[in-house]
Amino acid sequence: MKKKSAPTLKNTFNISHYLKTQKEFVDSHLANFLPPLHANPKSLHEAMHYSIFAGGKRIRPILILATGEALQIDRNNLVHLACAVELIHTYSLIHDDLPSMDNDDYRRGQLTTHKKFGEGIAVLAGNALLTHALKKLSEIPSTPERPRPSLVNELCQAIGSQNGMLAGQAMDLETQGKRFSKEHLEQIHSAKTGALIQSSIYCTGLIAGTSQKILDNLSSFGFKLGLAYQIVDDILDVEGSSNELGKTAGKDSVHKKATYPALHGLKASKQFAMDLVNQAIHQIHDLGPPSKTLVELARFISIRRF
Ligand code: GRG
Repeated sequence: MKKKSAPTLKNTFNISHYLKTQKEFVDSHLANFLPPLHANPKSLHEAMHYSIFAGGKRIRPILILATGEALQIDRNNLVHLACAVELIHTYSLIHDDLPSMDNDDYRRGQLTTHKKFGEGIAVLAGNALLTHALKKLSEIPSTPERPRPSLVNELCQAIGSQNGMLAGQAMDLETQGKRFSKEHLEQIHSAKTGALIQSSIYCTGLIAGTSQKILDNLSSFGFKLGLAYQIVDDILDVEGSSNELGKTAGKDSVHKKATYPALHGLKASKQFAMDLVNQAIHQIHDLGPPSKTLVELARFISIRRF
C-alpha cells in the first residue's frame, strides 16, 4: 500500500512581495521627507533626490518597520526614523563612491552621484542628506519614556568616529593592502556597516518604549545581523555580477580590502553569515509570533543575492 506523505507546513510568507510593498511604503514617505526637488540651490537638491531615488533595497528602513511589527507599534510612528536612516545610509554611499574613497562609477544601477553631478556637489549632497536626517530626527516628539535626545545621541554614536560608521570606514582605508586579523576584520565590519543596522533596530525599541531587557536583546540581534550583512556584501562582491549588484563587482580584491572571503574563503564566510543570523534570531525568541516577519527578514539577509 502506498504510504501517505506527511502533511507539510505551508510557509505562506512571500519575502519578495513583502520587500516590494515595504519599499513602496518607505519610498512614498521619502518623497515628502526630503527638501523639495526644485528648492535652491537646484543642483544640490537634484543630487540629493537623484541619490535617494537611484534605487536601493531600503533594507534598514524595512528592518525598522519589521522590528516595529515585532514590538507591535503603529508603523506610522517609525516613518521619521526609517527615512532618516535611509538618508544617512545614502550619504555614506555617496561618499564611499568618491574618487578619494572607493572611486566607483556605478551605484544602485546608475552613475554615482559624483559622476552625474561632479565631485563638489556629491560631497555637499552627502553632507546635506546627513544634516537633513538629523534635523528631521530632532522633530520626533519627545516623551519621558522615549526622550528624543537619547534617540539622536544613539544614532550619532552609530555613525561617528568612535566605533561608528566613520571609524569603520577609516579603519577600512587604513587596512587596504595590509595584513589583518580576524578580530580586526570583525571590528571594521561591525563599525562600518553593523553599527547603523544595530542602531536602527535599537532606536525602534526606544520609540516603542520597550523594556531594557528587550532593548538589550534587540541590540544583540542588530549587532549580529549587521555583521552578517557586511559578510554577505563581501561574498556578493566575489560571486555577484556588476549587473546584479548595480555597482562594480570584484573591487574588494582589486583594492586588497579586508574582507571575510579574503581571510576565510567563500565557504567558511557563508557559514559565518548563516551562524550569525541564527544566533541573532535566537536573541529575539522572547518576542514570540509578532517577530515572525523580522525572523524571515533576517533569514533573507543571510542568503540574499543582491
Ligand atoms: C565623510 C568623506 C567621508 C566618507 C564617509 C561613511 C562612509 C564614507 C562610508 C561608510 C561605509 C559604507 C558605505 C558602508 C555600507 C556598506 C554596505 C553594505 C553598503 C550596501 O548597502 P545596501 O546593500 O545597498 O543596503 P542599497 O543600495 O540597497 O541601499
